[in-house]
Amino acid sequence: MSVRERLGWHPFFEAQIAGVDRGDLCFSRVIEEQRGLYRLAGDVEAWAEVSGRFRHDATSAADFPAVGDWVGAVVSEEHGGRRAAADRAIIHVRLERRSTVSRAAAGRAADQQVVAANVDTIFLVTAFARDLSPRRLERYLTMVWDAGAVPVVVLNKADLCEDPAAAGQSLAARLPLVDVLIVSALHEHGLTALEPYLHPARTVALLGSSGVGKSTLVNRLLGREMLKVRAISDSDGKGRHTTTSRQLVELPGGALLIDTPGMRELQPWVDESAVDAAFDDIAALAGACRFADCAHATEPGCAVLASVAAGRLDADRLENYRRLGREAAFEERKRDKAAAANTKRRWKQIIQAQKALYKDRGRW
Ligand SMILES: Nc1nc2c(ncn2[C@@H]2O[C@H](COP(=O)(O)OP(=O)(O)OP(=O)(O)O)[C@@H](O)[C@H]2O)c(=O)[nH]1
Ligand SMILES: [Mg+2]
Ligand SMILES: [Zn+2]
Repeated sequence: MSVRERLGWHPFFEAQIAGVDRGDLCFSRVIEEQRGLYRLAGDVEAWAEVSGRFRHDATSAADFPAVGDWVGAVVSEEHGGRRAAADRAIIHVRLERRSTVSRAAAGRAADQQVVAANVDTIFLVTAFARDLSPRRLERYLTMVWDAGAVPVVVLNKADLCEDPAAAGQSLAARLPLVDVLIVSALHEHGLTALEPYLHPARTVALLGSSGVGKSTLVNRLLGREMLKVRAISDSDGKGRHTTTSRQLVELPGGALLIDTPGMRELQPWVDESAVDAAFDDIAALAGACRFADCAHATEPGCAVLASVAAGRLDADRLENYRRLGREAAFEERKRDKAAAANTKRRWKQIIQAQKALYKDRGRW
């Protein structure tokens, strides 16, 4: 296997090279990001930044590379084109993504933030004790399906629960479309259940709240303490993230894992069709409602409400479906508004630039 293949290269990317109109690029994967600097592995192993042209052509934050992306780069001239770990490189192109995990950026909800790219599987990590919230998991699940990746729910800290199997079963019943695995990273319990999802050159990203044990889990799978984890004495470290950057690591067996900083709150970045996909069962029932535009609230002949009444559908789940649908519609409207504001701002900039230009001309 070539280095690129080991890092998850795929015919999908190979096909894109033909369309890149420069022959001097080396293709590498972004394995870490730190404030606009990207660590590359593959044909080039170096820290890199994007070219001025790349920056200029980017129209949104999502256009910039993210961990997991494949990029075309050249090692900077000053270093004589050597291939060494200490070299700097310049990224000229980013290849199209096979999958994109994104969320609304913190603080600027209308901006899409790419959490990880080219991910095959996502471990949604949650923990027994205070983090366990089926409602939140359903929101994460919607995001994962929307991203084009396969979700697996990993319930960590089983050692803190009296009867983890029972708790796991009731959660699994709430989430009929996904696998729910019960582990204890700390006590290395149940980790073999993760193996079927770990394949050489396939990428798994770990997502979940801060403190649920994502980095601990990665360290266990790696077999060494590579990533920093929160001190046990700081068990409630509220709102503090131990992991601060996203990072891709290769397991001894060849699987690629992306550790991410915990998400304090998740704003869905989804459209309404993605919501429907996450609630297949409700969408299927809705087909039998008397009215095609049934909102499943008070309508006569509603098949969804009938299922709730008959005890075949969880009322909570229906409520979740409604809530997410509303939220997705709200996010979409907000994005439209932001787009309109952007256009206004752009025009303002253009007019100001023109004024400045005219003023300069007058002076000359
Ligand atoms: N009891 C128990 N504690 C665990 C387990 N796994 C991890 N922990 C502890 O939980 C704390 C948080 O673990 P981290 O791995 O840093 O959590 P994280 O999800 O990476 O957190 P962020 O990087 O902030 O997103 C640490 O003190 C771990 O020792 C477990 O299975 N059982
Ligand atoms: Mg961490
Ligand atoms: Zn209905």
